[in-house]
Amino acid sequence: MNDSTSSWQGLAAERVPAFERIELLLVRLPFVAPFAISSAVWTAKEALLLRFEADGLTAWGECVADPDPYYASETTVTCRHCIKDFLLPLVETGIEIGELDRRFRRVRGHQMAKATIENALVDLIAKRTGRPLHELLGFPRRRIPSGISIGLQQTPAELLAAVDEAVAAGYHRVKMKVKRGQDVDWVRAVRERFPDLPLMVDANGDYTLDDADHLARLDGFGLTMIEQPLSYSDIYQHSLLQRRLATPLCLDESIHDLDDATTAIALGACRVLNLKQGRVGGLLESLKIVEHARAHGMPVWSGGMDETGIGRAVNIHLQTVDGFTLPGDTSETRRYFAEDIVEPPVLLDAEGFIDVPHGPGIGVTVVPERLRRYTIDSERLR
Ligand code: OSB
Ligand code: MG
Repeated sequence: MNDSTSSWQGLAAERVPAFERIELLLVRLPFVAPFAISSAVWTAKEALLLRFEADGLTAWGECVADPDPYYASETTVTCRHCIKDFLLPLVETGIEIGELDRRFRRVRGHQMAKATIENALVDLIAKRTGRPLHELLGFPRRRIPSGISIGLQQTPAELLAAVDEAVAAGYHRVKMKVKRGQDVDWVRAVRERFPDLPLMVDANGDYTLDDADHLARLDGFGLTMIEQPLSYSDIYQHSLLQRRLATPLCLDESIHDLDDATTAIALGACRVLNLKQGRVGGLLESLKIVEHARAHGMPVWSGGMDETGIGRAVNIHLQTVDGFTLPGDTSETRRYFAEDIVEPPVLLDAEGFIDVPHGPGIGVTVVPERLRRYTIDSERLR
């Protein structure tokens, strides 16, 4: 099963189960603090949730799209539209997940919408057979090293305080957001205080190739990588930038599927991949990307989209897959929310690792009373 040439074939051969009821919900969970990146500031997680019910089982898929198109072009509204009008009609009981994937390809792009349906189906398949999600992916449980993504702060002192807290909590690496005018000096401040900390930056596409000399100044700080320095729609210019920097580049926004990953690897546009399963169309596409990256010696880690406990659990299960060799952006629940809609919350152990949820499917349970409290819209589809 762990044979690198066939890691995704088991999942592709699973069959779409029958379901009786389908519902779309929109939840809004306030963040404990605003989360700022170079292109957006969010004060809450607003997420579209897809719920399937069958034989007394409930399965969930969380859409990683935001209400705005400031990180990706998809939004909660475009996802709702594609899920309802184009994707769900292609879901037929009894067909294989691999066949569903082929049908979904007729709908161009909209990977976040596709992942939402696939995630819910895979959760249901796993629950019907009493297996935890990582088993469906073909991998045994293991402890997942946790990293943290710290948003843009108002002052260097606030940034240092946030990094202090992260280091004390035991996170295995710290990512700090940067943008034009808030980069080299801020990195230097962190590096001076934490000389040995595995540290990286994420620019969310704020720079252009004209900034190459400026970005090269980051080479002096021993960063593990620079994530998405250039445009969300670029791969080629990253390959030119990578040749001018000693620090590995990592792509996030630019990678929507296996084809993008193949292009990035072939061009040498990065030396690391941030894989967000919800951004690339789901778990099957993720397994294909990890397998390809592994075959080319490229390390992969799981990014995050500030998910609720539903999407967070999926990201944790995915990190059991061979090829995820670096700590991801999956942090403790309390870093994001005072209260989540699921139990149990994600916690770090004393060594900064996360336990893969136990129990069938995603392995976490949605608390009905909390779900009601945080739901701002719901629609029954079937
Ligand atoms: O660029 O990786 C990103 C959150 C929302 C949108 C984009 C990004 C992020 C993060 C945080 O960096 C990841 C997380 O903690 O879930
Ligand atoms: Mg990123």
